[in-house]
Amino acid sequence: PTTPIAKAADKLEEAAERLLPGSPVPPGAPGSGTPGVEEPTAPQPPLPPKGDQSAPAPGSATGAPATTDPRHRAQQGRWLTTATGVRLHDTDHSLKAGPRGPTLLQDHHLREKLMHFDHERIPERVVHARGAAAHGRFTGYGTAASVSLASVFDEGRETPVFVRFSTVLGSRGSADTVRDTRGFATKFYTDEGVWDLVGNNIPVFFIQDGIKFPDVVHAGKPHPDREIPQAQSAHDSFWDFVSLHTEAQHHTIWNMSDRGIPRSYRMMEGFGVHTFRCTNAEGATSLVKFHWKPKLGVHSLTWEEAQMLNGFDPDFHRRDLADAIESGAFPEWELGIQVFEDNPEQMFEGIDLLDSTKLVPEELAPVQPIGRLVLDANPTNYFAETEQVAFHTGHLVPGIDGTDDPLLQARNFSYLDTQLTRLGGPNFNQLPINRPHAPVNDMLRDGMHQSAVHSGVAPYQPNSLDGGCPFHATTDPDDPATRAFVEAMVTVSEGRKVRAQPASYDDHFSQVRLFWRSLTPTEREHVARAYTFELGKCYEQAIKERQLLALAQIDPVLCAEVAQGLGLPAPEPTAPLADPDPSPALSQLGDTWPIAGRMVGIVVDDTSDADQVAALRTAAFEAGTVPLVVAPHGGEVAGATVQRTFATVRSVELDAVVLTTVTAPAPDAGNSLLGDLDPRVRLLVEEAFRHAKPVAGLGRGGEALLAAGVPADAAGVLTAGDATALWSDLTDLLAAHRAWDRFPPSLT
Ligand code: HDD
Repeated sequence: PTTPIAKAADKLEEAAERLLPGSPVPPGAPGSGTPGVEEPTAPQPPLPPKGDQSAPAPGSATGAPATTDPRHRAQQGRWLTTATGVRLHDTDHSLKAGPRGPTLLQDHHLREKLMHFDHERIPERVVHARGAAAHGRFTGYGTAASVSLASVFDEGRETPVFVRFSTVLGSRGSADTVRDTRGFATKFYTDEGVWDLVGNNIPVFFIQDGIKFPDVVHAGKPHPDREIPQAQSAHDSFWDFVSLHTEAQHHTIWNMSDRGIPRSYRMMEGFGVHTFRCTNAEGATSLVKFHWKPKLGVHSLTWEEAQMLNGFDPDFHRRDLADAIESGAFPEWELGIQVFEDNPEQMFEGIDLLDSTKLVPEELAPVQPIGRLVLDANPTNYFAETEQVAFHTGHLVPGIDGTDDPLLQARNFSYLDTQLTRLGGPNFNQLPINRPHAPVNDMLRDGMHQSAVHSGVAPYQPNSLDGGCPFHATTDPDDPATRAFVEAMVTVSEGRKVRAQPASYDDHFSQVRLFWRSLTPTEREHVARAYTFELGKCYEQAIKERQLLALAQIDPVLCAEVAQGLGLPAPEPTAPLADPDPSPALSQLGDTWPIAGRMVGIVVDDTSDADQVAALRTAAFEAGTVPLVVAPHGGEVAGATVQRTFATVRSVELDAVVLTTVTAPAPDAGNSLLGDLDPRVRLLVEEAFRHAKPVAGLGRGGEALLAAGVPADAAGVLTAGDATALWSDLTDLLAAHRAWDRFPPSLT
């Protein structure tokens, strides 16, 4: 073939052959369906049924487990068809009365195509609309056996999972790196049914009672008149709410801390937030809080980076997660539990375990590891999986149960209810991503989008027509569903129906102060700056003053710092301040962590030493990091393939920058780089330096660093003549995430 279209047709043919080996139609043969070649006339064998269309598996009304193989849901077959399987000859031209005539109503393909397109969007989630997800597996350690009989915790047992991370406030198309809470929702497809752990990266919540959830969300979402600002809390209604509802101050200080701007979904903790009740094989119960601990440590962006990324790469977190998984740097977390006695008060060391605005310091109740989560596969289709996945706090398995936390109780209603609007009916559990991998034998019937073909005539229990099936699991003592059944404890509050809360919910500040006191000075400085920024964006003086009053109740230094930034007087606290012991586990600085998946920018030009560049790249690859070669232009430079040019790179996508470059010295500049450094390289280095990232000069790159204005003796600045030596020091810096010593904090 010589024409471009014929060449393209050949390529398509080859691709089709790879996808469907053994096709009866040889590539290029008449009837092969190649566009622009021949009319498809050769007979075709029928397509195999899609996984979702095959007959229900025995014992499984919905057909689950139909398949978890994404190929079964992929586009299949070489022929384009209508939705009803009729082969199509042309999808590019509507049927018209003559080439320039009106379109005919009888063109079913046109109408079907447009009808389907017109309804492609579904309502986005009312919160957590922006998300990214991945498949993986959870492996139990067996260490939870004394607490829970759930099989998912069994030693060595692997359970498939789907995890969706999200921001809370923004719309589906909003940016990833906004200051916000992050959702961390995990669906465990256990052999005993689905367990959803629907948590956040912050261990406490804004409100104590779910009845206030619509209120806090209304306050955080864009203002109803102009619908701005998008995906931000830096506006009047948010601060109006949290300053009036001081129970929200604890969650808010976490948002204002570096936790509100994570470096990556892979570098966040996750928390189940509520206290859950677990039952072991002997029927004994305990109260439990769930924690996810990331293998890579907890790390954040700087606020300036986060803001820049919102413009330069609004998909930063989504891309980071998918790239890491695709490159084999599989994100990992350990699941841990804090365990408390199931006492009638549901209290621990004076902390009300049913109050979701309180945490239990790890120093008082250690987090005990019970299993490992690895995310090792990206979704095949965003809509089918990430968008249609439906989590629910009520999806629990035998051995894990809820408590009377009023926030959790409201969630148990809300997550079921919201799917009716979002997913269009009550059968959303039949969507492939939501299907349990355990057999389903429910008596739920019919309804919108019913895709199961239920057999039998008696979907009621007991019955004498369908052989009595299904039966209750109440008699067999070996059945976990029987063993996990705990007599419901009914607490009737003083014998009256009340709209009230216990006195233990009244303390809104001592744990906020605990958090503040547990941070390092660097982290505190970031918190103070975040409050100053956010309140500085508010218009109403009264709101700023009211929030300053709340800050006075947290800490006088914090309050004074923010007040100064706002140009307002710092108020005095209205009650004596609490004096909690700091909890070092709440700080995210001061340790070192694995550096897998870190992005290292290696800036080269034609005068770079190709051997040194090669040695640096090799060392970086071997350490599991991602070396990105940055050069003045694309193609090959200094013996390496260029991944970013000076025009496409920006510091915010890198964790460290190494200059190997010697931008050719201008003839009249002596041998100096000073007047000659490309302004884009200068910007790259300046930004990386300002964001406390490691910056390094290899060979004459050291001079280039100086030319960019980087003080050679500043913390986290390296120069070396040899790539291996440089890499060894650089890994130490990367392991600490940032060189915060570069900027001594002003707050203590
Ligand atoms: Fe919620 C979504 C986490 C309180 C009502 N929530 C949602 C998601 C996460 C959380 C991670 C996204 C799930 C996904 O990826 O599909 N929510 C939390 C946490 C809370 C919390 C950790 C407190 C401890 N939520 C909460 C309350 C209510 C809701 C108190 C209502 C009473 N949440 C919803 C919702 C959403 C939701 C409106 C939106 C989409 C969805 O459920 O499926 O029903």
